[in-house]
Amino acid sequence: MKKVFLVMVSVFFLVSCQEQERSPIEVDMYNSDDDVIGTATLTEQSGGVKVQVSVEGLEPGLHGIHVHEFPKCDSPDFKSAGSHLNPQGKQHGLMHPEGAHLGDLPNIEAGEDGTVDIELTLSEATLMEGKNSLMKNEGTSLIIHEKQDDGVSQPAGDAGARVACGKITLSESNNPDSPTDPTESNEEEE
Ligand SMILES: [Cu+2]
Ligand SMILES: [Zn+2]
Repeated sequence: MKKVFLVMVSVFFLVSCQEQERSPIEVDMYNSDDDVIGTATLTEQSGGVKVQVSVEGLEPGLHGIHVHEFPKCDSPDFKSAGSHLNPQGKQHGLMHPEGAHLGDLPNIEAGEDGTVDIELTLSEATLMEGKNSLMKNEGTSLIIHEKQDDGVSQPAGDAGARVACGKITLSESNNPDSPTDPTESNEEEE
């Protein structure tokens, strides 16, 4: 009986360690020239995921920002990131009566110097397991757009081109147990 209890305790610790590694997640944000322009830090909190965005080099003014469905930031257009993350099959827009996508966020505003330093919340999302997980199927991405998201237009708020992209994944720094099989990294390079 004592042995069973010990096994259960160690399983519990293993699981909680893994979950801690999933939060916070550090995301490097790249522009269309593949230069790093800042970071986003995602942290699990009750009822959602906190997204701390700290970037520079944007055009002054409002920009749409969303979580998109694939962890793939191929410059210069970042189309590889796919559409907005939408596991619940809703319409786009925080102001749409049948919205919003899980990945929809309020606009961010760059100052005259092109910088943004802001904390946003992705309500109902999680970094853990589940239908609303940002980490399903290898992860997702965070995209900043050229223009502001109008909050209602389909399919993506008329926010224009994708000007910055960051992969929301368990990178090696976030996940020390990530596979190091050399054949696998060769495949990724092709
Ligand atoms: Cu977007
Ligand atoms: Zn959307």
